[in-house]
Amino acid sequence: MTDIKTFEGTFNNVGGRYALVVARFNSFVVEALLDGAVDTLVRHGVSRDDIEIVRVPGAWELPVAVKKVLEKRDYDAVVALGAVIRGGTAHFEFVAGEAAKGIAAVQNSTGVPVAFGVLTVDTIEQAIERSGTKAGNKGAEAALCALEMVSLFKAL
Ligand code: INI
Repeated sequence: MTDIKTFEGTFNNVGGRYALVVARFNSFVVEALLDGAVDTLVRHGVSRDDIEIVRVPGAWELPVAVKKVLEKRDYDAVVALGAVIRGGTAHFEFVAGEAAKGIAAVQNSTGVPVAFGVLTVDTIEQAIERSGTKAGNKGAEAALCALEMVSLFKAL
């Protein structure tokens, strides 16, 4: 296998410019995802000056905001952050489904990586577990994916 030319991202000196598009809904969880994402980018050498935060009301608004952000400003990757909690609403499926579909559509139409850091969980306890306690921090994981994709796209 070692003789086959392979393209992949690394986490060394990736650099790049990043937008973090952040839903306010369930902010007690989402702020922890945001902290995890910023911490991950900065600890991988991204300058704080190359990170910008864009806030929107809820996960429903993430796709259109990511689209607008990429039309108006220049970024190598976006991290979309939010938390959709089933216990909190009857229209969970609509909000979670449209956020996921919409973000995928923007990523595919623009060609700019948009990491999906949106929790879709049944309970507040599960959200807390995934935002910096026993199941890690989904915001940090999404930021790592963004770094890897920026690095990969530079390598291609
Ligand atoms: N937005 C979320 O980000 N998470 C949720 O859990 C949620 N719930 O439960 O309803 C939610 N709703 C708001 C939605 O994203 C829009 O902001 C709202 O419908 C106005 O367009």
